[in-house]
Amino acid sequence: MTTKLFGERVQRREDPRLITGQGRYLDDLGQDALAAAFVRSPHAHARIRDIDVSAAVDVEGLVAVYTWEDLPERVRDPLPLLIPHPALTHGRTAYPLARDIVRHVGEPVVMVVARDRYLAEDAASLITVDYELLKPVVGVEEAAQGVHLVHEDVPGNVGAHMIQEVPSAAGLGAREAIDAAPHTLAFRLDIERSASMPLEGRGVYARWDADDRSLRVYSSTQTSTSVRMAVAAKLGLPLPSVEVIAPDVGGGFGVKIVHPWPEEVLVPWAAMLLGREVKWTEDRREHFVSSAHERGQVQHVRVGFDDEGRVLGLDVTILHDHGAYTPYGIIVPIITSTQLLGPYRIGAYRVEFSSIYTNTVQVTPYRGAGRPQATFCMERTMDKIAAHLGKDRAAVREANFIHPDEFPYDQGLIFQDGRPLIYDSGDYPESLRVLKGLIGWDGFAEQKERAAAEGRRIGIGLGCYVEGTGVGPYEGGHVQVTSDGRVHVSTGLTSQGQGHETVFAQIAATELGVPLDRVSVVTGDTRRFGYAVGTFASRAAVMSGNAIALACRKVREKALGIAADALEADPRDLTIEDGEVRVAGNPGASIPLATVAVLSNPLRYAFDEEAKRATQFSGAASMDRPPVAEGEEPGLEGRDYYSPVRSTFASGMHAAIVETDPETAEIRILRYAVVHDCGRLINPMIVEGQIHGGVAQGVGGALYERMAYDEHGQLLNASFMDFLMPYATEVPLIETAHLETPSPLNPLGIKGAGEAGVIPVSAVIASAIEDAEGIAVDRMPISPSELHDLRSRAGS
Ligand code: MCN
Repeated sequence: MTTKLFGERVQRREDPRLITGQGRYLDDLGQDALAAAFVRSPHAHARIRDIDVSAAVDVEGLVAVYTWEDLPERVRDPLPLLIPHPALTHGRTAYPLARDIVRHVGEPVVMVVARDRYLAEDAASLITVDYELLKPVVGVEEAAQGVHLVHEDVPGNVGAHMIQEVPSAAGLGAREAIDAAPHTLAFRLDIERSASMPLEGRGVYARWDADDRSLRVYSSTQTSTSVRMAVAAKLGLPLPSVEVIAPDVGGGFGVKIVHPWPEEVLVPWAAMLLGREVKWTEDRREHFVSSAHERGQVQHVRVGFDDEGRVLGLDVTILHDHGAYTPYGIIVPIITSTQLLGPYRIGAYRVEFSSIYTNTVQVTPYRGAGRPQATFCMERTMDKIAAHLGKDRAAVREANFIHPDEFPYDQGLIFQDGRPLIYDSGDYPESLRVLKGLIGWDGFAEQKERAAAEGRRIGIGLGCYVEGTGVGPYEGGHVQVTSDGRVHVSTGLTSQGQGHETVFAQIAATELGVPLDRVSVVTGDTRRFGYAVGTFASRAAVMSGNAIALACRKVREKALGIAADALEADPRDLTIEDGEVRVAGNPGASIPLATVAVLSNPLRYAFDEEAKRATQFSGAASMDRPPVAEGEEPGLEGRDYYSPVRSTFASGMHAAIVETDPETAEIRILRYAVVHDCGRLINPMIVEGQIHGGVAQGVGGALYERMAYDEHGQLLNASFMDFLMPYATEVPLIETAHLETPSPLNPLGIKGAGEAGVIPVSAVIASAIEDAEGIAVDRMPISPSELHDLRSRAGS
């Protein structure tokens, strides 16, 4: 049996539970709890004149109805602005229940609590709200004109405005560099709004223990420790009196990082007030209109380049549609503007963005978080340069690549965590070489000709990106070996399907030399680990992975010390394999880790049969150990934290071959290839799963998914009947190759992988359609009817 499990294709140990219906999701809990439902605004912009709840109070089974007026201090305050930024001069967050003005369809106005959800919904439907309609502002360009305002006190609807500029080595500003360049191009690129669509929506369930004055909250969240802090602060409870548990979470994809959501404050508050268990689970329409969206951006680009296609100057102006509120700050446009340069060495760069309020659902990060827009921008630029010069698209990218000997590479920008944006490692030329081989880039022209002879249109496209992953400030791990030889690992961040139970067990098993089935992993439970940041920004592997490894190393050192005493050996001669501490070169001398655990806390002898048995072995020379040696703590356990100096940069390149139907303009993806580099792989199979899932979401973003708002701010496709997502039939087989350039920044040499798959897909599909059709594709998503319109305009 091997215990070197780091890097192995270990099957996900959580899957049997999850795919056989044994998962425990939020709505599986609290079957007898009271149910909450919400009256939400049907209007995009309106002033509340009056709320009449009288008809609802007669509903049998109704327990309570709350409007903003009913909420106590702190609970009624606007929700926190989680990531302030100096450029966000006009940050705005919503009240948990609307106070006087609603700013998007779906904003919560009244909370109803009843015996069950049916009754709660019935009662909610009887509540009438008298609204004075205000002019809704929909569409980022219209909003940017500032004629009508989303927030009366935000002139021009501009929440934030920011410019970053990096001059050329010769000191030229980007605009000067462009003007001086041999070739220039200018164009506009649009990406429409989309959103995280986890199968399980949001949800919260709270129990108040009046005797203990303590609150237990279950939330389908990506950040249980932060929800805990937020709930404790809002309800005026000491932190130790609140525990928050994320049970199995059926996907998050970004939307569940917000903390607290209004419901996460209101449901615990109602539970405390009523002294009853209260639960709310989001329905799909609520998810569409009351959670968060992302992606929507208009980007204007000017670029100057030389005869080889090397970019001498790049000037990008971004209009970011931020919806009605900014609970998560301006992280999305900051990421777009700082990670736009991708794997390239760019002469001079200027980026300017304006974050604009509209009367639509607020924006918070969705998997990829601003990078799909950034990559669309940079990669369309590369394709346009190639087309202008009549050069191979891959060759133009090669001409601009940062080379392996240039790392660490400083792009001169300030990253979203306020630190300089410095790439730590990578091998972009090699990635491209592998990708070209995988997709058959060089032989494609002939393939295309043969297809054309058969009346078929096919095209090939590619896209490259980098992704800052493993952002700080910290994450921790706790590891305990018990007297049965089992290893219990816990970390505070949560899991939504990423396979953490498997990978963290792989790390612990490798570090401690125990079989995998002896390791159990708990995430997202503040009872087990209270200090954490959360799962987002592809950070769990880097952050908790390294923290767990460091905690394991502490435990290992302690175990070796105890075993060395027992075996009368030098700790340096000891190894741990298959759960046994062995003396190198002396096969007879060993001691089970279980026994070491007992020796670390000998008081257990009295109570624990397992511990007694464990010590009745012959390997130890001496069992006489003081219960706790001087300077030691009892128990074979350790805790450690990992805090990075800065983010580590994963990278990747994708290519696709598409076919477009000359008659129907249907777009089919024939092949899809990925080369991905996330440093040392903990589990290649899980990383592939992450990439495949990401590509599937990217295909949605490229071809299907968009939030269709009308001019009144009504979302016309707020259901799975109308919001198109790719089925398995639309997601191609994904051919994947890994490159491993270890990160020098963390002990395990790893980089993140969770968002990578989605980032370049729109750029890649656009590139391939453009190649098939010979017409520019400058907006995403693109439907067959839009392709048809493009053809008509181009006369092809
Ligand atoms: N991994 C690995 N080796 C590496 C890097 C990662 O084996 N060198 C593994 C990790 O151990 C982990 C997985 O790959 O099991 C993803 O790791 P990481 O990149 O650290 O990402 P996180 O675990 O922090 O997950 C967050 C990321 C994000 S930001 C979104 S959004 C997203 C995603 O993960 N949401 C998901 N993948 C998702 N997958 C599912 N099923 N559901 C979601 O909601």
